[in-house]
Amino acid sequence: MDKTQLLSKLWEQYAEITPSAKKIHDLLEQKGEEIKNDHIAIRTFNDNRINITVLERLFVNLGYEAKGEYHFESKKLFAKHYEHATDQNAPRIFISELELEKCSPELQATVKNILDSCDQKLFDHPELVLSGTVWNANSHATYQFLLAESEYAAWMYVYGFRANHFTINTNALKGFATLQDLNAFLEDNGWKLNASGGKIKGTPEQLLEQSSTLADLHIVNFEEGALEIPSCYYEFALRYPMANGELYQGFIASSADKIFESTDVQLQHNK
Ligand code: OOG
Ligand code: NI
Repeated sequence: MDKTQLLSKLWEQYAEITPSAKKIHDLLEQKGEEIKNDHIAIRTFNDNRINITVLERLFVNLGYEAKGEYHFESKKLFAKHYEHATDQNAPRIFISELELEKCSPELQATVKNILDSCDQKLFDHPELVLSGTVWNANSHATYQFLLAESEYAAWMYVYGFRANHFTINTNALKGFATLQDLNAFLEDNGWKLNASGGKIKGTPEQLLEQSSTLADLHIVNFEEGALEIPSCYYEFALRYPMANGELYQGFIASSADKIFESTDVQLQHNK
């Protein structure tokens, strides 16, 4: 599988459970925009069978290089971002992992049981990142248990390996000079944005401004019954030039900390 095929598979899987992303994408295209992706984000647990080191392999084999590293103390997350060595148009990849050793022994045991229950060969699949939940994610009780401690862990249990979000490269849009303009257009068209930490995260001085929709609600069939669970969101990023004139390429941990909350059940209830 080459890079283009991988990215389009990730998009297809994402659009399937995130109809709003497809609608926003189409709405901008109808306006005459050509959509480019700033980055794609992926989540995992730091268990050494499926951690960042395992998930990054596919991307490194396709020409990506590890760049920035980010720590999220209160969410117990660690993340790395990757840039393509030669293709300037390739989206960045942002992979985060839950630091299990910092979580409660009960959460650690639950995640270990989930992973132990899987056919271990599946973890070695080169395209693990496309495989969704290789475990049986059908217990609402497990979802609720994880949710009480970590929204990230609960999301990961239900949705697994896939793109958590795509991000529109706002610099490449012709009709929007600022992220404020794009946000206003989205809100005028009825879309709700993640307001945690303000609708725009980051400042021109930080060289990166970001906004995002709230995750769609997707029906999940648990053994206890069908329930709506936040799936994925769409993000918008505007980058500013550094002193050398080149656009800033990294991420901002304090902004990312709030972007993670776009899948939060709590925010959904305020929609
Ligand atoms: C990642 C959140 C952080 C960004 O652009 O700062 C992020 C996630 O929700 O998995 O995407
Ligand atoms: Ni992002």
